[in-house]
Parts: sequence; structure tokens; C-alpha cells
Amino acid sequence: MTPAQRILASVRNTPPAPPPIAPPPPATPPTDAIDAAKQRLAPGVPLESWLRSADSPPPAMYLAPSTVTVSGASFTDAHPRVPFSDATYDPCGDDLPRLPTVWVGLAAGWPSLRSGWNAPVLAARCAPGELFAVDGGPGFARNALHAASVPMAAYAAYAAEEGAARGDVAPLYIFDAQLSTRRFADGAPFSAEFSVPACLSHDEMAKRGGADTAAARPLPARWLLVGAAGSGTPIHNHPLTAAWNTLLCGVKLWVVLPPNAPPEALLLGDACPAEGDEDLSAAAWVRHWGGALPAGAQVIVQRAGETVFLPAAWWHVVLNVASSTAVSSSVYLRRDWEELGAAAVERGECEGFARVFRAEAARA
Ligand SMILES: O=C(O)CCC(=O)C(=O)O
Repeated sequence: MTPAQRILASVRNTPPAPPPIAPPPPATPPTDAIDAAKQRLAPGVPLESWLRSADSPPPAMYLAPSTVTVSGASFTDAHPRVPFSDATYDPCGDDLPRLPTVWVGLAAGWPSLRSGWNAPVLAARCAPGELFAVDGGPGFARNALHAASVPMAAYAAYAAEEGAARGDVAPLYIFDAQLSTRRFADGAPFSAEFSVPACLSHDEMAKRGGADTAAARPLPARWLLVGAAGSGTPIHNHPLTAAWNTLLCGVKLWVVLPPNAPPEALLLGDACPAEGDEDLSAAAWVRHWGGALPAGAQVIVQRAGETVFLPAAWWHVVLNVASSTAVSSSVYLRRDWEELGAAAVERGECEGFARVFRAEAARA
């Protein structure tokens, strides 16, 4: 402001204009695929913001048979392991478990389990230019889900320092929806190395959705998940789809809560402790509760070869305690369509499903 402008401002009794705002410092230029992915997920946020601070120390994780310790708190899994037998379940999945269940044996014989499909194994088999979608990161990065991708080799190097991932407070996590169509560099399909049991193959949406089937599904049905130690999936539920998740290598800590868990147990929305974001990372959620989980919470410590089956609408938060690879799937079961569908539509949830549900009701 010039002296003349200052005098004019005082005569008019208007406050002097504030000093010009200094332009923001230029964002750290990305140096590699991981940094570039972080900048796509959280544009303008300095890369230093991804680092742990003094009050969020490294998770210090170690393993015992059915217990994991995260940041000093122990989590013990009391779930019996249930041998999986496809033939015992109805082909429409109506008699699948009504409670969270850990199956063993579903993946017996999968080549992906034999070779472990860990990040270095996948990196060695994928063409260098093959890109995989990454999610994860702290809350500030979660408004841009599926906005970035990295080569598997870059991710393998990032995840290699067990528990470190360059010191990121919530590491990036490969969450890739192209699993069903991907091929290795030699042309072999990924899908030849795992299989889907008959009782988990029925998809009521495919049967009822007609031309709207693909658009009506909020999320793809199958994902490849490759996560560095400390990465994870924040708490969420799938109101209408059952999920099954087979671990090929590593260890996952699941905390699952029933569909009617209260908001203060979930730490969503207003109940979320202020961390500058609306979505606590899995690590931050687990750290918040420590060993004193809210009433009704169940712990699962999932090992390679085990499959977690989660009925529709159960809440879950999942932390990769060691670098992990999993195949994760979701299905619309016939029973859930009938039992949960109308209430979900009434609550205004599941827009695509509601469209199909209402179209069907109008035809009836
Ligand atoms: O393994 C994980 O990170 C959990 C995946 C998950 O929650 C999901 O696919 O719905």
C-alpha cells in the first residue's frame, strides 16, 4: 500500500488492506513414483507431512502365534479356525456363516499362496510399466482414492524396510481393482493363480441388475491388496455385500464390530478424534483404542492361507502388521438382498443398489 493509499483508507475509515499473502512454497518436486503418487493423492501437501511425528512413533510390531502387539498393546485372536468345505454350503450362499469366520484350506492349492505373491515376487513377474493403484496414507490423502498408481517394483522397494515405509505415519497401500484382468509379463493371467469357490460365486446383483449391474455396484468385486507393514484399511462396512479376504503372505490384524455398533465405538464423523481428517488411518484407529477395544469388538489375527469371511454390514478396520498380500472379494448374497435391502434403501444408502431394487419393485 502506498502512503497515498494509506491516507485515503484512513479518511474513508476503512481498514488498510492486509499485506499481500505470500505465495505458498513450491511443493517438493516428486523424485520417484512413490512421491508422485503421494502428490496426486494429496496435491500441494509437502511430502514431509507424510512422516511420523514424535507423538506417533513407529508401531513397533512383533508377532506371537495368535497375538500381535501394536504400539505396546496386545491383540489376541480367539476365533476357532474352521476347515473350509465348498460342498457344505448352498450354491447361493444362503447358509454361509452369519458371524465373522476364519476359514482354513480355501486357498489350498492356489499357486498364488505357494509363491506367496509378496511384493518382490510380483515385481519380478510384472512388466516394469505395469501400474497398480495405490490408496492408503493419512486422512488428508483419502479424498483422492484411486487417483494414483505405481509400478510394483517401486512399491516393493518402499515396503521393503519392514515397519518403516520411509517413516510414513500411514503408508501407501496397493488396492488394485484390476485383479481379474491383469496379466504377468509372460502373459499368464493373475486369475489363473487363485480360484473362487462355488458357494462364493453367486452374485445376486448379476442376476437382478440386468444392464445396470456394473454401474449399480459401488465397488468392483475383486481386489489385489499389497500392503507394507503399518498400512491398512480404515474402519468401514459394506452394507449389502459379504466379503471374503484370503491372505497369501504376511499378517493382518482385523478388528470387527457388529452392524449395530454405536458411532462412538467406530470413531466415525463427529465421534472421530481430531486428527485433521475425517478418516482415521487403520494404525491411528488401533492406536486410539490400544488393547481396550470397545464392547462387542472382535479381534482376528489373520495368517497366510487363512480366509476371513465377513457377513454384510459388519464394520471392520484392518492393519497390515507385516507386509501382506491378499485377494479380497465381495458378493451380493441372495439372503442379504431380501433381509437387508429394503432397510438400506429406506436409509438412503447404496444408490446403485436402490435403483435396481426400486426398478424390480416397480416391475412386480
Ligand atoms: O485387507 C484389508 O486391508 C481389508 C480390505 C477390506 O476391508 C475390504 O476389501 O473391504
